[in-house]
Parts: sequence; C-alpha cells; structure tokens
Amino acid sequence: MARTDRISDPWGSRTPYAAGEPWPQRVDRYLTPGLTDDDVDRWVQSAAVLHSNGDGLDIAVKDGRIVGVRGRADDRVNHGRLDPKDLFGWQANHARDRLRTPLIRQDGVLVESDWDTAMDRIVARSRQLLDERGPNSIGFYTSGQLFLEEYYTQCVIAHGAIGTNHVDGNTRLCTATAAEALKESFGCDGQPGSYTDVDHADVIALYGHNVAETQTVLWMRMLDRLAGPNPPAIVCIDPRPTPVARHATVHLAPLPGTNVALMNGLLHEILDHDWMDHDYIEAHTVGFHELRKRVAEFPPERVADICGVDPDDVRRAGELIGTAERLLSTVLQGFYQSHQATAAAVQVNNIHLVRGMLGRPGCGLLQMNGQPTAENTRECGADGDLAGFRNWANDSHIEELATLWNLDVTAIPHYAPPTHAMQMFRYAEEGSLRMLWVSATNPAVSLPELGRIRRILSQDRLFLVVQDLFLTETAQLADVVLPAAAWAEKTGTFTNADRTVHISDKAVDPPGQARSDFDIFLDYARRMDFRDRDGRPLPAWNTPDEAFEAWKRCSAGRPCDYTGLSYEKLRGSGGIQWPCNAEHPDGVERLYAGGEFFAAPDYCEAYGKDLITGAPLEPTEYRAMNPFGKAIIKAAEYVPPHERPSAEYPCVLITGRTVYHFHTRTKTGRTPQLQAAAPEVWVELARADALRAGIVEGDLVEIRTVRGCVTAAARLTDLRRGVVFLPFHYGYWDTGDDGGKDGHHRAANELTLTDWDPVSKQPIFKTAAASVRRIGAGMAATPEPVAHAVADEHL
Ligand SMILES: Nc1nc2c(c(=O)[nH]1)N[C@H]1C(S)=C(S)[C@@H](COP(=O)(O)OP(=O)(O)OC[C@H]3O[C@@H](n4cnc5c(=O)[nH]c(N)nc54)[C@H](O)[C@@H]3O)O[C@H]1N2
Ligand SMILES: Nc1nc2c(c(=O)[nH]1)N[C@H]1C(S)=C(S)[C@@H](COP(=O)(O)OP(=O)(O)OC[C@H]3O[C@@H](n4cnc5c(=O)[nH]c(N)nc54)[C@H](O)[C@@H]3O)O[C@H]1N2
Ligand SMILES: [Mo]
Repeated sequence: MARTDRISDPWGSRTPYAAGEPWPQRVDRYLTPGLTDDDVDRWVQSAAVLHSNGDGLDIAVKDGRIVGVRGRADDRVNHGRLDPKDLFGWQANHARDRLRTPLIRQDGVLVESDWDTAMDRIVARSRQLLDERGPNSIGFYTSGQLFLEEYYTQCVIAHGAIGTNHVDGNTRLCTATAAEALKESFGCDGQPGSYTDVDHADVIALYGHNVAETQTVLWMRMLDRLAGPNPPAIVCIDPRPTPVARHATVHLAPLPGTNVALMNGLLHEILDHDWMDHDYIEAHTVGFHELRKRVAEFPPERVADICGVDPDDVRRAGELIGTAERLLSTVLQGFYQSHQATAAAVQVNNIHLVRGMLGRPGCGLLQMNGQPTAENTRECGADGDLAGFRNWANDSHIEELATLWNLDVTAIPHYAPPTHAMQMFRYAEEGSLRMLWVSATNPAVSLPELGRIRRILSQDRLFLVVQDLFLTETAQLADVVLPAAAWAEKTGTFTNADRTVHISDKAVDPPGQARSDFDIFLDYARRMDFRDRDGRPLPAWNTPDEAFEAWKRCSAGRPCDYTGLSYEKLRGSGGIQWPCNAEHPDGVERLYAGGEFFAAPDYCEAYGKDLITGAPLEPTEYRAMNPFGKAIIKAAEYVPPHERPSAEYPCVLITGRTVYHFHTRTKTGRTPQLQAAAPEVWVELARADALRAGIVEGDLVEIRTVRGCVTAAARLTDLRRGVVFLPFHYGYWDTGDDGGKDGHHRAANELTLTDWDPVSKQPIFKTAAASVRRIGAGMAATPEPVAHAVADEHL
C-alpha cells in the first residue's frame, strides 16, 4: 500500500502497461482519518458523480453516515482508481448548511415551510398558468447530475402530462454539441468509442479537452500507457499549457475560436497525403466530395495565419493523426463552448470517417460528456431531445411515445424542436414563460452574462422553483426552494461518457425533510392529478425500479437499448455499456463496427442542420442525401468569432476548470481539502503580457469586458500571448470577507456573452474580448495549492 498526497499529485502512482495489455488495477481509498476498514459497517455500490467518467466506487457507511470511499477494482472504467474530488467530495453531503426543509417566499424573504405548503404553491401556480396561458408558460431547466429514473419521470411530466415544449438541461451548456455533432455525422446520438481504446491506441488526439484535470482517471490510463512500452503519441489542441500539453508530442495552441480553421488544416494534410481509406469512404459515407473542396482552401500556411500557430506543427500533427494505425480522439469544451462548436466537432468525426477508424480497438471517437449523468438527460429526453433518441420531426416516433405513455399524439408537442435553454431564458425575459422549475443546476453562476440572468430570475412575474442541496445563488432568488436528497441518499442508475451504465444505491438517509428528486417530481404529478387517456395516473410508476423498467420499454429497439439490463444485473457488476439487449446481453463495447450506422431516414434521431446557420434539413432533403443511412461527412467554412479583440478590449478571455473544483463549488467548496487547494479565484496570464502590463505573480488584477468586471489574483503561465484564462467556479456565496452578496466580482460569467453555436445552441464560454489591468499587490503571493490530503493506493 502506498500513501499519496492527492492534492499535490492528483493522479497518484503509475502502473505502466503496454499496448493491448489490460490496465493494471490500483484501488484508491480515503476514509475519515482515524478509521480503518474494520470500523466500516457496510460498503454500498455506486459510481463517481463529479465528472462524466463514471468511476466505480463503494461508499463506506458507519452509524448511518458516510465515512469514506474506495474504488471498485473490477469496474471497467477505473480499475479501482479515484479522482481527488471523488476521494474527498462526499464530505459535502454532511455539510451543516444542507437544505433540510422546503422554503417559501413570504413578504419578500424565504422562510422555512413544509412539503404540503410548498408543493401546494407550485401546484396552484401551475394550474393557474395552464388555465390562463397554456402549457408553454411553464418551463423546466434541469441537469446533467440527476439519475436516469429522475429524468425519465421529468420528461413524461413535462413533454407528456403538461405538454410544454420548454424542457432543457444544463447539458445545453455542456454536451449539447457532443450530441449534435454525433447526430450530424451518424444520424444519431451515441458515443462510438470506449475507454478501452486507450489500451490500444498509437495516437491520442485531444481537442479542447484538458482531460488531466477534468477526467483525471481517464488521464491516469493515458499516463500509464505513456509510462509503458510503445507509448502512444499525444496531440494536444489547447491554447493553454495544460498537463496534457506538457505530455504532448505535438501541442498546437490555436487562438481561441479558430478550431474550424485548424481542423480544416489537419484534414487538408490527411487528404493531400492520401492518408485515407477509400473503400470505407465509398462504402459507408456520403458527402466526401464537399469535404475535399472545402479543405483544399486550408493549406498549413493559411491555417497558421488564422490560428496563430507554426505551419510545421500543423504538418506534424496532421502526419501523426493521418498515419496513426489506431487513432483515439477526444473532444470537449475548448471545441463545444465556441461559436462554431458543432462545425469543429464534426471535423473530428470526419477524420475518423475518412480514415475508416471506427468500431475497432483503439480507433475510438469520444465526443465527451462533462457531467456524470448528461448522457441520461439526452437519452431520456429531459433536454431538447425526445426520449430514446427519437426524432421530433418523424411522426411515427411521436406515435411511439404516445403509445408508451398512453396519450394522444397531440398531447406531445412536436410542432418545433424542444426549446433550448438559452431561448427559455429569453422567453422568461420577454414574459411568455412564467414558471421555471430549476433542478440540480445553478444558473445564477453558470449561465453567461450573469447580470442579465439575475435580472431575469428576480422578476416578480416569474415563478421560480429551485430544487437543490444548498441555498445556492439561484435558490436565493426562488419563490419556492425544495430540499433534495443527494447522491448516496437515493437509488438510481446513470451512464457515463462511454455508455457504461452503473447503479448507485442509497447508502444513507437524506438530512431533515429532504427528498429525492424522483419523489419530488412524482409527488408533483400526483398532486396535479396527471392522468393518461384511460384515466390512470401518469407517470405510471411509483419507485425508481419501476421507472427503470418503464424506461427499458421506451429504449427498446432504439440505439440506447437498455432492455437487457436490470438493477439486479447492475448490482455487483463493473459497469455495462448500452446497447444491452437479448442480442448483446453483456453490452456493446464500440458502436459502428462494420460501418453500420443508426442513420436510416426512418430510424435516425435527426435530419441534421446546416453547419453554418443551423437551419434544419427537411425530412425529404435528408432522405435524398442519405437514403441508405450511411455516415454523413459534412464540411464547414471557417467563420471568425463574433466578439473580437479591440483597442479597448485587446485580449481574448477563455474560461474553464481546475482539477480541485466542480462547477459552482456547491460540493467542492464545502470539502475542506479541495477548498483549501483552490480557495479563491485567480486569473492565468501569459508571462509576456503580464510583464508589459507591470503585473507580477499574485498581483490583484481586474479583468473587464463590456458586460462586467472581475477581480482576481494573477498567476503567470506559458499561456499563449493575448489570451486570459479565468476559472468559472467562483460565485459569491462565500464572499463574506470581500464584499458579501453585493460584490459580483468573482464569477467568470459576469464577463461572458449571450451568444451560442447556431447548430447545437451551446453558449459561448470560450471567447470574449477583455481588458486586463493591475489594481494592486495581492495578499497571497502564491495561489498554488497549499492543502495536503493523503489517500491510500493499493497496487
Ligand atoms: N475538476 C473538474 N473536472 C470536471 C468538471 C469540473 O468542474 N472540475 N466539470 C465536468 C464537466 S461538466 C465538463 S463539461 C468537463 C469539461 O472538461 P474540459 O473541456 O476538459 O474543461 P474546460 O476547462 O472547460 O476546457 C478545456 C480546455 O479548453 C481550452 N480552450 C479554450 N478555448 C479554446 C479554443 O478556442 N480552442 C481549443 N482547442 N481549446 C480551447 C481551455 O484552455 C481548456 O484547457 O469537465 C468535467 N470534469
Ligand atoms: N464561464 C463558464 N461557464 C460555464 C462553463 C465554462 O466552462 N465556463 N461550463 C458550463 C458547463 S460544461 C456546465 S456542465 C455548467 C455547470 O453549471 P451548474 O449546473 O450550474 O453547476 P453545478 O455547480 O454543478 O450546479 C449543480 C447544482 O445541483 C445541485 N445538486 C447536486 N446534486 C443534486 C441532486 O441530486 N439533486 C438536486 N436537486 N440538486 C443537486 C448542486 O448543489 C448545485 O447547486 O456550467 C457551464 N458554465
Ligand atoms: Mo459540463
């Protein structure tokens, strides 16, 4: 057994392995200091929820409280390893300021209440709005952090029982582009690759994905390959000198917002050198001709000019990717939170299509997820999709849903695609949306342009329901606050980024009167007395287990087929990948083996969009373009970012994450080891830029855009010049020491803009024009991690 400080070394010890070998196990464990395994009453099976990796773990319980966690050695995802957030983050479950009772707003202030009073308020307002204004006055803004059973219940209530089209998740900010890029290329959502592709790849390309800090266990797998014989080459596409960049064979640091130009340049190299699989292109794709024409316009010199990179680096990256025998690609927010998000992500798909690298070991494509259960939001139709990856523009798919839910077809709105979140907030701003039910997300910190979001959420005419573990910045604006049970306090299932389904069993009771989101949604449905067309209660289930069984019926025959799974089968397992059915009882490792896609016109989830404007294709257009359901190669022109640096705002601001915090820190900010590791906001500046502005390490700096300003301590790095990076984790809930609630000077989203990718509608968090100015000497000279937190490793 080794003991490692997982704050100073988030990744722990190496267990090197060679291509094609199994990844060795390493069981990570953290127990409350002073306790040993002998003190633990029981271990309860679950998986990690502070990222999308789905690392299998067991929760240690003693006297009805969580006292630690331990990785599951035989889980297919992590082989026992855990992330620092997962080792320590469970402590937030026991935070003293958990919500324990419902709260209602009375005479302008939130006061403690009880479930009957709070739910009756919500029901009364819902009924009034349905009578006076109709279903589209009610919207649901949910999450990528609930369980499958909770989303499916919410989906049936919203799309079916109420019949509103306004249902989306914070997945819009997160994985909308992943879903959209998969739909554009393969006709349907569904992750092609598998994490085991790391075990086989000879080149791993990471596009706008700081995997080292955001999926640390996946990075451990890559680090272990790098430490073994025949290590893979790493290509890193990221403007920052991330830990991934430090291990890269080629690091391309493009100017933010120029990804499409860069991708066209890489494809130019691949096509120009004929590093292609012509048989595959011919047999399994449509659209290649357009790609050839488009990328011919992007020779390395032009790309270097647009992206501000060395043309030889474009050539070297193109050659590595073009000559790889087993290419694994991963894509995340550096691509997705950009103005040409889908267009750029689709070009990564194109690389795999022209190289015929899909469905084989090592030839993985991971259009990543971020949140632990974002995959389920999408599958279950709790975002702007329909349940079971059904196509809103295909009437027979709507009929299937109507049959499943025993409703009239007309009860399910499908006159237009479900409303995306940015549009829902616009409707709330305009006043057509009058009730917004926010569950498991904190938009008052995570949405762009917070000044505007606060104005929208504080309106009197908007009835705001917030369901959370804590009195977040968003909950403080609510009319009714509902206390939710957290992970480990409820049972359900969820699916990670490589389609691995895990069960998470209830380990302890929730605090006070807190209830699971599942029970809350169902309670609402019963109080609203929703019925199907035969007068039976809708949704037709009462327990998570029953909801899972109903979901299996909904998923039957669809790409995300769960019919071969059950709670019993998942218990004790190391995670099972969908589709899992009679034909594939152990699940399916990789999609699209043999060039078979889910893209047939009658089966596909979407008919696709124009990559520049987002205009949807008509069903007849799709049928004409792709009658046999092949993969679709879509080319895209490069369009510069809308908000570009100016004399007044000369820098490009990008935002993102650190390894120590999760999002708006409601959990990690309440975890002593993690909060101590990154207690305050900082800003990363390029050394040369700092020197010119007279800024030294630790100085207080003001970052300003037309929308607002933030003050942060300077951290000087090898970031490319002209770029500024702010983590977006810091809202204002613990700013008592520096100005309290009125000081909106920490959150990165004070600065970001209201704008989105026209195709996926994902907001742009990664480009804004900003200025930087020194305002004084800092208090802390070094914003580097200071805390220490030792965990066990069993090799
Ligand atoms: N520790 C930690 N882990 C997490 C989370 C967390 O909050 N904390 N959140 C989870 C969630 S929900 C998500 S979505 C994922 C996100 O995981 P990532 O996408 O890996 O994280 P980000 O830091 O948002 O962005 C990744 C990188 O994009 C780069 N980037 C910015 N602009 C551009 C650009 O124009 N082009 C390119 N090529 N790169 C650019 C940034 O420099 C940054 O390093 O992480 C998940 N895991
Ligand atoms: N500037 C900038 N902004 C960004 C991003 C960025 O990179 N830059 N990234 C975007 C991305 S990818 C994401 S995913 C979003 C994340 O943004 P948010 O979703 O707003 O972030 P979280 O802090 O994870 O909020 C989740 C909330 O759910 C609560 N919660 C946790 N578990 C449960 C549960 O079981 N039930 C209930 N009811 N509540 C629960 C938590 O306490 C927390 O308040 O931020 C987006 N915003
Ligand atoms: Mo995310």
